[in-house]
Amino acid sequence: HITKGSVVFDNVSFAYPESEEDVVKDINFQVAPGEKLAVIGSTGAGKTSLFQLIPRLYDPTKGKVSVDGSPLSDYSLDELRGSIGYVPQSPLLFTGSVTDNIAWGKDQATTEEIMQAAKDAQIHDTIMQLDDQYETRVGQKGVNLSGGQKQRISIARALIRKPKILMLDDSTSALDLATESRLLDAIDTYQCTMLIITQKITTAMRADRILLMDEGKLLAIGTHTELLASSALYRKIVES
Ligand code: DUT
Ligand code: MG
Repeated sequence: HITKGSVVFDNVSFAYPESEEDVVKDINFQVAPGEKLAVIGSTGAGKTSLFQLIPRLYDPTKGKVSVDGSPLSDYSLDELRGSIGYVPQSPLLFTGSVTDNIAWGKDQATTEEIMQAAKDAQIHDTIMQLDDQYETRVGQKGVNLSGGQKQRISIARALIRKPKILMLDDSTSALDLATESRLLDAIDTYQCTMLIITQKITTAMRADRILLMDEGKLLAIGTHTELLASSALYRKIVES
């Protein structure tokens, strides 16, 4: 079972099934239990592709990803999807109530748990303003929600499972700084390992370390101060 939340990439490369070209190239890094790692890099750098290898949405074409010291293939997909809260870049809501969408996959969730997850994800107040509040229908046949609102419902869906590893793919891009800060403060109380893709240096700086990707490669990994000293590309991003 996944109890600690460490992640190791060991010489990992990946190409999409329909393509020849590696979009993740020979990547090595380790994330300690409870560590927060930000992943940055320009569009198309391979950040999402890298993320998808952890909950096994795809498998590497070369190398190995391990969690808690065991290769991912040692875990059932249920175990992986239960312990890893993966919030995709464009999250989907299905047709159903807000409650159904947050509690999805956790049948025994209580109202208190659903509301706590929504509060931590900074979406509770928005939900309370909808006509039927938590019973409002969303998804294809429901009310329209903004991209940022969908992202936060999707974050609540991840938080309610109390994941050992939380993965946010640019999930806070639509939030103002104050709301994002409250969200990240709330996530801190979950004491999980967090991997967060972000375009914002201020968000990246909240993490323990930052991984900089470029054209599928890991260019640099370290603290903000270390990357300022070691990476010209990082300095360029910070200055821009
Ligand atoms: N790619 C595919 N097939 C897919 C998804 C992506 O071939 O289904 C390619 C596009 C790109 C590379 O993989 O050349 C990396 O894409 P990815 O989505 O991983 O990049 P990103 O760093 O997440 O970019 P963005 O910041 O725009 O989300
Ligand atoms: Mg992406």
